[in-house]
Amino acid sequence: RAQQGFTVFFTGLSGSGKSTVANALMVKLMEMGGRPVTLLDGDVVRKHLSSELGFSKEHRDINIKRIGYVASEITKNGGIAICAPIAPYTATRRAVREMAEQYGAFVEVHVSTSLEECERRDRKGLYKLAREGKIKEFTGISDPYEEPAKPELRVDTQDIDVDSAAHQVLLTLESMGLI
Ligand code: GGZ
Repeated sequence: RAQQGFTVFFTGLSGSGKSTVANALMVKLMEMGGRPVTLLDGDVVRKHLSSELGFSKEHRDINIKRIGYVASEITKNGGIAICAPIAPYTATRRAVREMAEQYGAFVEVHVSTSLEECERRDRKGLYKLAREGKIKEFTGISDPYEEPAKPELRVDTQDIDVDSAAHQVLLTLESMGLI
């Protein structure tokens, strides 16, 4: 039972810190050894698995369900899947949870860094382009983000650094008996 597979599913706005925290978590879990760890980052998935998709609700849903399918296969085989897409829709996140929970645990982590802070950082300049209308359907600006009501964990990268955020995820996994 202690060796069951599981999925850690990060969700949050662009620039909220999902990828950074997910990477830090991956390193910590790999250092612990044992199960293989696979990171399914938003950017990388869109490049290799969902390159034909845009950002309509339909395309985002297809993207998230693909990620969910891969994560549930990893979970089925006793591995650890870490996913870090925006995943803006509650119903789609629930569908992915149901897929993964057939085979193991699903741990939803809401990276709840506020829109104001994400836009202030604007690491990739995308918020500016979205405000100017040069990127359409941009999450938080011209497209919805439905906040998770009951994630297993919520972390705000404005309050804590990447390392403590990743550590909080580890503590959650420990309290659930997964590591
Ligand atoms: C949101 C967009 C958009 C639009 C391009 N809306 O910060 P980033 O740049 O590196 O991460 C964002 C990424 C979002 O892809 P996801 O696969 O995570 O989204 S979803 O879960 O909704 O399918 C952002 C970039 O792509 N990007 N256009 N319109 N983010």
